[in-house]
Amino acid sequence: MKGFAPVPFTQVEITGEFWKERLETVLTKTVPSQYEQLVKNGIVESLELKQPAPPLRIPHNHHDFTTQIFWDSDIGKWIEVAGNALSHRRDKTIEDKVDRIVDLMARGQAPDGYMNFWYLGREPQNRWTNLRDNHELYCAGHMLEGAIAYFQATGKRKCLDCMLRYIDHIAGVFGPEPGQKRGYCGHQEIEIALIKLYRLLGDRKHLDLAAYFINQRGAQPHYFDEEARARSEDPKDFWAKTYEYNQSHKPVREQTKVVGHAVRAMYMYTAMADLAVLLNDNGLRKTCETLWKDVIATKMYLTAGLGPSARNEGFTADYDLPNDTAYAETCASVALIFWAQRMLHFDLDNTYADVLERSLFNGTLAGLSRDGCHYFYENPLESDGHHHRWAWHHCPCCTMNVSRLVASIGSYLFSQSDTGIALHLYGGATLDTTLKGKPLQVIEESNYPWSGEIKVRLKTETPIKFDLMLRIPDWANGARVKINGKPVGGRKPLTHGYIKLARTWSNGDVVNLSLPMPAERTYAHPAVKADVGRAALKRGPLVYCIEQIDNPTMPISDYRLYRDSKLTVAHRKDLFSGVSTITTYGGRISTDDWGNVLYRSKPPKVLQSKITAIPYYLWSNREKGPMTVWIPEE
Ligand code: FUB
Ligand code: ZN
Repeated sequence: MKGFAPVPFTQVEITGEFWKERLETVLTKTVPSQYEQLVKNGIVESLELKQPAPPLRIPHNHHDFTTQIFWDSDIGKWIEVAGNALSHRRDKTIEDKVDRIVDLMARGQAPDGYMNFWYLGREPQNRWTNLRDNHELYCAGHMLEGAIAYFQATGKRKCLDCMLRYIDHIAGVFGPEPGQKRGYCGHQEIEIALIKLYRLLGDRKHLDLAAYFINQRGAQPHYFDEEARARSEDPKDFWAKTYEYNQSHKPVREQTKVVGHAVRAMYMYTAMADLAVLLNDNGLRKTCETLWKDVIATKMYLTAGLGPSARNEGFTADYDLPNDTAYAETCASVALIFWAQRMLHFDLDNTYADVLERSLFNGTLAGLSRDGCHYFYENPLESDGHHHRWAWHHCPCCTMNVSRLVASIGSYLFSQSDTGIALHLYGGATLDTTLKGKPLQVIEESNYPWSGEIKVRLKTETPIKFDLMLRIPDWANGARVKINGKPVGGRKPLTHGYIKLARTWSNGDVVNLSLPMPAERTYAHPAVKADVGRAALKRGPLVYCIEQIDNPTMPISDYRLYRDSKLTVAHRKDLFSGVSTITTYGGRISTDDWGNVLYRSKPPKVLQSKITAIPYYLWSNREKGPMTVWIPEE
């Protein structure tokens, strides 16, 4: 280790109420209920390779595609969630379930190592003939991530060994040598998994394969054209019409605009940022920085949702951010966190951590219900009441994406370098580590995100000289720091949004950080047509919304914010077992005196009304009803 890198989440004990509640829910409710769904929906059974193959559970869509083709990815993702959960505490019931899946995997694996259960069960003669659409490498990537997590949690090698055989097979099929295919997956993902494998085993061939897939993408002649012709199809008949859809429209280093399917894009940038660091590849880093600026400046919802359009599950034009039809897939927000975390470790820079946090507390957490068993796929910022959480989906990708993230939350809180510890997110957690060869505990206590008062205590047997880096979010104006009760002198300059406390730290030293967290209004760039004349409410990292249940007098669309009215924060213990609400006095349109006409010359009456907002991530956890983030303001 030299520069800062995330710490393994196994070194972090979550102690704060906020994350502890989410983590416990995932461990006790989400993991078992997801397994039940995998069984109920035939996904586990698909590993049995029954012959003849049972009828499809998920019919072909209008592109003649069934999402059943990538069920292996759901298996892999669930193993990853389970693995992450088991790293917190072993659980024989869960392990038995994973072991049974792994037995089925090992039994089904072809003698040459190939292991995609759709192809093995239904069209073994067609392996690797449609990388553009059919997710073979994507599935391998998720299975590999699952195998790594399970091995790390339990030390059991069987799943990892299966995957190593499969990856060797893949490395034989793809590459620059004569007789190898020059292909890469239509849905990026395997690159991230291969880099994780490289980090686990240190075998350079896995890093090289990840780099090959990234560097080959978009090269001419275009692999997906050639592959389509080999299937006797005209490449022009590609349903998405453009290779921007899967970011292979040009070589990745020439890409300057964020386009296409949002999850694919985010996974690709995550792998590119990883490779930029691991291979010291400045060109790739510059590309990542350019793409980052593009997405943040023109394409990200306030909630860090990405991809407004259902048509391509992705991006459209700059500033096109409609609220009620926002697709903003949970997976895309999760993947933005992955990317932001990699960018953050080029150099610590709160630009990245702020977005990471925004996504985490808003677009991502919204995807998982309070009970841990219901989900959102699309995350609109406005609903007429018809958008609800569901228990399962014909494409359950988001369910396990949000849960694998929550189950590994500790590694997003702290980073470590040879010379320091960085705190990015707050919320109550203890890091157990060794720095400069000496054991060190960093104990962070706070009621974040409800309060910005943060206390960091150090436990060490002997004094250690190191840098304690504390992130000061851009939203926190007037942050204050004290060391052992004494204010840190002057206006200590921030380095890219981090305050650096460099000294010899002794046992019991305490740092207090105060991040002011007033409730605030936010406005969108006027080019975002959907938000013109509207404001949203925010506090600290949380975006707020108004839901009908808290504002029952009128339809949600009839409430108005007043520009100067006071915003009051109250911590309500009675709501969701503790949540800070924002209330204010605004207006509500009244139609009492409107009469029986469609138009009239006098504007509608606006009556004063109390408005109560809750954090966006909590919406749709009570009775069904309308919601909006952006409220008309006058
Ligand atoms: O195609 C695999 C996953 O399913 C994608 O990442 C999601 O957008 C959904 O289409
Ligand atoms: Zn998804």
